[in-house]
Amino acid sequence: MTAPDGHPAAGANFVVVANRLPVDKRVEPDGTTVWKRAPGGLVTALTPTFASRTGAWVGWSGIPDSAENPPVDGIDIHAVPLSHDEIADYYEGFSNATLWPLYHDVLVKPEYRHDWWDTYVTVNRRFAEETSRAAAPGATVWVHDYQLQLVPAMLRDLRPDLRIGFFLHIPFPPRELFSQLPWRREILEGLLGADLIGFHLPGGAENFLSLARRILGVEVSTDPVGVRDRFGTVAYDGRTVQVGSFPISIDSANVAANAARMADRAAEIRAELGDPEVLLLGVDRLDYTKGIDVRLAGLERLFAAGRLDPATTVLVQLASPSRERVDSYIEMRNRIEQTVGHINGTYGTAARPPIRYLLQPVPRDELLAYFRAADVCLVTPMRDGMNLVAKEYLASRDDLGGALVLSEFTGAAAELTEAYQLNPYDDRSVDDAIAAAATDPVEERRERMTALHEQVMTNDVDQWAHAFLDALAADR
Ligand code: GDG
Repeated sequence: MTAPDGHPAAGANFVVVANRLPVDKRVEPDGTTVWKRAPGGLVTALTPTFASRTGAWVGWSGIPDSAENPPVDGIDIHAVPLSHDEIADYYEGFSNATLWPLYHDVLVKPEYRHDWWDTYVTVNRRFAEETSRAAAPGATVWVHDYQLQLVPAMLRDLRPDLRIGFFLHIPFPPRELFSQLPWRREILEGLLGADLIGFHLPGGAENFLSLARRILGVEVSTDPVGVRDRFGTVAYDGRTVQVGSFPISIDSANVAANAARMADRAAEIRAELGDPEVLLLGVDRLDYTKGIDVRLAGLERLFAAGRLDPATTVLVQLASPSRERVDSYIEMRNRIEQTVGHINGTYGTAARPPIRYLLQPVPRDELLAYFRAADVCLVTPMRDGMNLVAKEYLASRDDLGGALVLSEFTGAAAELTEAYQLNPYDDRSVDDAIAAAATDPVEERRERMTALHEQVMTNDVDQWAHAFLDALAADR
């Protein structure tokens, strides 16, 4: 049997396509290198799906110029090689200095460079070609995220027999912003190669439908189409493309069980920090969208106004380095480190700086211990597609302790309505939310945590993956 384009019948009947492969190459203490499975949510979410079908994963290994296919149990790995120049132009350039800031409310000015775009097209085509080789006839292909928005249409050209889904992990911007993009038509057309386009929130789906109508002049409908009533459709190229929202989540039961095991370490962490009355925690990739500066400024105002006591309050900020060669990230890191130094210099003592800042990724179990130790988790992005840190914190609190401060500008805010929500653009709102989360009566905080913990435990990543794949399989 051969596929319509003559491809052999071999290949996987479920293919994930993402910028990165689900493994990282690590150097062991003895100098040998090993491939370790990346701890990310996507791998965990899709493991059951891979178990029941022959699965393949198409992605970049993270290493320049490498076509090595690392071994992964149960998944056929297809590495897509990227040269140094392609990493600079496709990944650091077009993905992270054009699309990322444009899709996050232009918090920094996006750079529009035709040479970066050309490389984005070249690399997307390489991903599409590798996917075409990996997929069996009639296979289901799930393409992920902003780095690969041209893959659906390129893949459909190569393999019209495939069922293609696309999910965007970051916000999709409104017309006023998206229209800045010199390649706005090409991106929309690229996405419309899919059978189903998913966003975290209905707002992203609405933005996409409205842009498809206005920029491409295609017919869109927001009527229910039988799968779920929050779906819209686009009539495009003789096909019907479904568009919908699927809020991602985490492996809640696993997080809860592992965090419960870390209760002793959590107590140890509090002791190491001098048993503060209020332990605040921030956990982020070091990214300007995450609003680390917002929480630092809030903390300083609360110290200055005497609403929190710097002698008995500690903020632990865990910041994992990210995109370290992109200019805006270098500038932001300098600003944050200066502010931390300023606050510690002004409000600390030699023995007790109120902020403990770590510029390094911490091991997963240690992270869960911090979640378990913290009185308040501060999640204050200026814009965030979902924010999994908020959900992981809540899942880890089956003791029903702690409190979540959450920016309204995260996708998670739509579901986590009992959190201490704030508007990161409004100083008073920031200060009041942090102060309330730190000082409200324990019954009030426990009531909120009970509802929030329950929310996250009952809506996990398995449901997210099923909802998307069921919708993709529907109406075949
Ligand atoms: C994108 C979207 C959307 C962080 N520091 C450490 C560490 N982490 C882990 C967290 C969490 C993950 O990294 C970060 O996920 P987020 O969702 O918070 O943020 P992005 O990386 O920006 O993810 C986002 C997501 O995609 C999924 O669709 O929610 O909106 O921007 O899992 O725990 N993990 C360890 N050490 C650290 O120091 N072990």
